[in-house]
Amino acid sequence: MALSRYLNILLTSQCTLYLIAGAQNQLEPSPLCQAYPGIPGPNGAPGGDGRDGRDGGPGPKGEKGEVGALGPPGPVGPQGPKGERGEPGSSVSDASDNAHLLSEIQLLKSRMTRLEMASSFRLFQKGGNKYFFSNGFLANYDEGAKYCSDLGAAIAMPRDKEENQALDAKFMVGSEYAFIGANDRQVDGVFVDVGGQPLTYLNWAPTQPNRLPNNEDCVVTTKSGDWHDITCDVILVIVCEI
Ligand SMILES: [Ca+2]
Ligand SMILES: [Ca+2]
Repeated sequence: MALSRYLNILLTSQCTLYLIAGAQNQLEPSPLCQAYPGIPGPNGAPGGDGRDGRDGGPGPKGEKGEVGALGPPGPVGPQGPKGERGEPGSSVSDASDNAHLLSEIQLLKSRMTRLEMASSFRLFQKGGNKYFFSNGFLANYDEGAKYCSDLGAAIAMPRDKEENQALDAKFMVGSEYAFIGANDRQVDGVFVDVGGQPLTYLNWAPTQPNRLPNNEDCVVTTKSGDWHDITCDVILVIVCEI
């Protein structure tokens, strides 16, 4: 490779000298100045980076990104057009009826619960619109009234003949009589119920109430259904009602 370059340089120099020496008379080239193509030189070193090319075309559409955070609320828009007339709403009367129905349902559910409780007692009998029940619990009047109240009931108090007949002899278990919910503790001789209301139905036995021995402030019913006034401290069977 070096020899080839040397010969090329030598030929070029001789040709140049010949042209200078014979410039006035002879333009024929020297035989030594015949040009021959040289051997291709080696590849040059890689060039530097070119200039930036032009922008390419748009790439393919990317995948859908994740949902971003909720942005701030936008401004309130203009008022929309007036809507169509709606269906007639519930009247105050309807709302009142609904409240009344709900109240009735609650009362019925409560009564059903108490009926289930009462019917589980050994003695259970319907009398008019109420039910009498007992399991033979024995107590004085005040203890008996509390016992029934704690059950969500009341001590038996027949208000008419039908109810009085339902409170019959089968309840007299453990004692000959059963307390009923009446007394004359406030005014001797004036019998009232546990709520203090005067009695509208009475079924006293003949000669009763005799108020003897002057402290007979409570009332019992007997196997025959007749009533007697009697001391409140005696221990008798307790019958409740709902
Ligand atoms: Ca009395
Ligand atoms: Ca008496």
